[in-house]
Amino acid sequence: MNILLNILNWFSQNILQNPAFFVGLLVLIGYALLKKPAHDVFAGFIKATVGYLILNAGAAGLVNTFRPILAALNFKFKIGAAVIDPYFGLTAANTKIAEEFPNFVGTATTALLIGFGFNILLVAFRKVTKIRTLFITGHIMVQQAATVSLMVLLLVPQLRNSWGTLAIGLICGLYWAVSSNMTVEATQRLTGGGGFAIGHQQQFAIWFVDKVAPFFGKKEENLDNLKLPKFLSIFHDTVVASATLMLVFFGAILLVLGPDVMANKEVITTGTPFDPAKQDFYMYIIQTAFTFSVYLFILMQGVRMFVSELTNAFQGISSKLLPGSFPAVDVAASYGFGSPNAVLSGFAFGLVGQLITIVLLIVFKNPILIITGFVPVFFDNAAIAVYADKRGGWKAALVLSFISGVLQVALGALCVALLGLASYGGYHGNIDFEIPWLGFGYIFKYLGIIGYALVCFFFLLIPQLQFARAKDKEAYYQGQVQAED
Ligand code: ASC
Repeated sequence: MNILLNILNWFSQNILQNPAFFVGLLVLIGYALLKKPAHDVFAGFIKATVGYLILNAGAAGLVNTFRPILAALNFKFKIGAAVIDPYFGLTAANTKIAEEFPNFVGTATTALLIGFGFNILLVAFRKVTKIRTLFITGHIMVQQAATVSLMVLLLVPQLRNSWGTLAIGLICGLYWAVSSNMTVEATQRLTGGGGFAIGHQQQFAIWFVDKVAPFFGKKEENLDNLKLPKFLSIFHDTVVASATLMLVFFGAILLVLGPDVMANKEVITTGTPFDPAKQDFYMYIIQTAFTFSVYLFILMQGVRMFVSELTNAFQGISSKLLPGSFPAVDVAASYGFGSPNAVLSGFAFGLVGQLITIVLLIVFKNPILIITGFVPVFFDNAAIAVYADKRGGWKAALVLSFISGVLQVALGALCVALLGLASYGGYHGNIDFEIPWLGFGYIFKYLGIIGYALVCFFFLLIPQLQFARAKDKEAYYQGQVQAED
């Protein structure tokens, strides 16, 4: 008995609570189940584990670069700041969990596995659950499991026990299954029956946009004919886009903070303070802003490594276990089916919406400063524009991506406050993590475990309503678009 307990303890400490090895192990098991040759299993394990360790290195770099700025902002203006971006959000959520709930460090990774398994079950019983989609976008699941873990642990104290991990896994699985199932019709319409759904960070938004876009105009008046300024195309490159955004935002913030605060060793106790003897302040600003891109790049590189392995392992498992289901994949898969201009127009109008709202936060002296992150402002708003343009033309695309930008900042600030993330420098920021998740967060906060149960019930109800509205029930399972959709 003791030996067994020791083994379990060892496993929990060294694997479950150390996501790098846990993700490696998942890939190893997935590949073994798929009967891949031993050398491929080994290579997959290495790429997944090392990829995750690279992600950790990037995250640590972001924290180190950001902490001095947070400390200075707090010292000079008594405010906190958060970048609304899922990579900053992941780092912030994990850091906060490690500091405040040290017993739950491995929770997000275990929840990911439970959630994925639950999603498989929900699809397997699709005649009852009406769920047709399996969410297989690994890096997104890692980010979302972390944010949801923090939300549940922080806001539902009754779940800070051995049931907590299971509860978090189940609600993640429900969100993955139900939200991606909501995108089937819209995505089938966009892609002309492409056979996939979206498993990313804006499924509720896609469902909504697909419903309201026709009220804005005709789909024939789409963005194809719009002439965009040529310079916008440089933002297709992630490094250029993130470095530019960081330079604008952190440049402005560091200029306002000034060299004296940034060199004050009593304020800047972590990371490296500015050293006037060694560097010009303006060069320091540029270097600091670019350093964020460096660590983001490192982090994304690590993510890419473990995700391609994890996705292969998941996809293999699902195609064996669940033939005929829809894989729910990265939203970028939809971009090729929209107007060529839609992606950049969505980004541009979303950014304008975000900037205006940030200025308003400053004018009204909000205690939390929000900083635009690249991932939500680009990928969410691009997707919103692509789907909106397809159904309601350019007016729908521009208005809806602008509104999304406004909401990302305004509601993002509320999320940062609700989850106490201002001193951790980041929040998830993608539109689904404002609507509906901010609402769920408040329900958790005020109703505790009952709120948790209500949200789960709400999730289970959605596909039933979708199914009830479908006239042709067989066509529903095949993802065919029907008149009432
Ligand atoms: C995200 C995220 C990314 C991008 C990518 C888009 O939300 O975390 O790395 O979007 O998935 O293709």
